[in-house]
Amino acid sequence: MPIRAEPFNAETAPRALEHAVTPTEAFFVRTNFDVPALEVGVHRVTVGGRVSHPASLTIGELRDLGLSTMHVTLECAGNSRTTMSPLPQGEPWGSNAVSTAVWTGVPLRRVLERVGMHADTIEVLVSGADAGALRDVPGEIRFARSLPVEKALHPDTLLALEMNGELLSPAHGAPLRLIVPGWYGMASVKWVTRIDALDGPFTGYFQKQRYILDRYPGGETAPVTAMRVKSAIVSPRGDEHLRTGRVHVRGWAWSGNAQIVRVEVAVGGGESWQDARLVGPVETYAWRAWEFELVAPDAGRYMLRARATDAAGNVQPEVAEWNRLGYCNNAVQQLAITVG
Ligand SMILES: Nc1nc2c(c(=O)[nH]1)N[C@H]1C(S)=C(S)[C@@H](COP(=O)(O)O)O[C@H]1N2
Ligand SMILES: [Mo]
Repeated sequence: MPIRAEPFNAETAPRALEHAVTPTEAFFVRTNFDVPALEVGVHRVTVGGRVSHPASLTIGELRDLGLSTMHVTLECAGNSRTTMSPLPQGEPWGSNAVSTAVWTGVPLRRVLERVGMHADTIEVLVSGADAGALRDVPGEIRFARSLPVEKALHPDTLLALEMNGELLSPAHGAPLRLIVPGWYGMASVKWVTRIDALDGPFTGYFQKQRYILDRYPGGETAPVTAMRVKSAIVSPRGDEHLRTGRVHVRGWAWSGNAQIVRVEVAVGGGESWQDARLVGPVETYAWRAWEFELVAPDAGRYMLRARATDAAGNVQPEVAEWNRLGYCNNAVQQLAITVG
């Protein structure tokens, strides 16, 4: 479901969202510039900055540091932007810029240990090979993002080489990308070419001008980090032909802050919330499956809403906090289905 041809941006098709692990070709794509062509056989990642032993590592040398595999859900920070009102600026994402894959890679921590990162490091900057011009911004801008040192050293922050059991595809960051589990997608830098330990804050465009929560002119801003608790109804789809009787409703719920502990469904407007059943395996960083039996005896339109709660007590709001760039919209979503 492309939403822009160049640079290529696409959501996951509604049908593909029904899979617990999104097929690679259906996984949403967010690119700010053209996709760089990098060769897995010759690619090197340069590691420098506040380190004792700067290095230039091949993909093979990274592999030798030891691999981990994890199910991780990525959601673009701009997902559901078009359901915010008034409409903020930015890519016109509906609500399907979210997907889950099985990622295999080297913990970034191993790389930082190998080069002897200095104790005065406060951030780790990860730079992509992609750069280009942006409207209203002078010069060439590279996609680069820093992580607080604690997050960079977290054992689950990966430099991924594989997605769903295969080498990364060009669109998803071949041959090397960061995966920052639990954070919105912008942190997971694709096409990694450089890693630098910094003793001061990084102030690049994609750190300080984008992926910030900016609520009112001249007000304070906050960086976009962990994914807010959210849920989606993936079956039935709004365009399906459904019979009266019982309708099996399924969906996902996720949060970057804590495990999902509850999903409720409301049939119709108002406060008629009923508990859905949490089902299937628990993967720390992936969406959790839930299901609900809708009793629909009468032909006509039914409105469904799902609302998730995480173990930290965060609950999806009915209306998300508006912000200028339209990020982190985790409001309850509603789906109209027609029965009979
Ligand atoms: N180098 C680079 N990395 C990037 C981006 C980019 O434009 N360039 N986009 C980011 C954003 S905003 C998101 S949501 C995720 C999307 O990852 P995907 O395209 O594999 O779904 O990649 C992130 N990493
Ligand atoms: Mo994104």
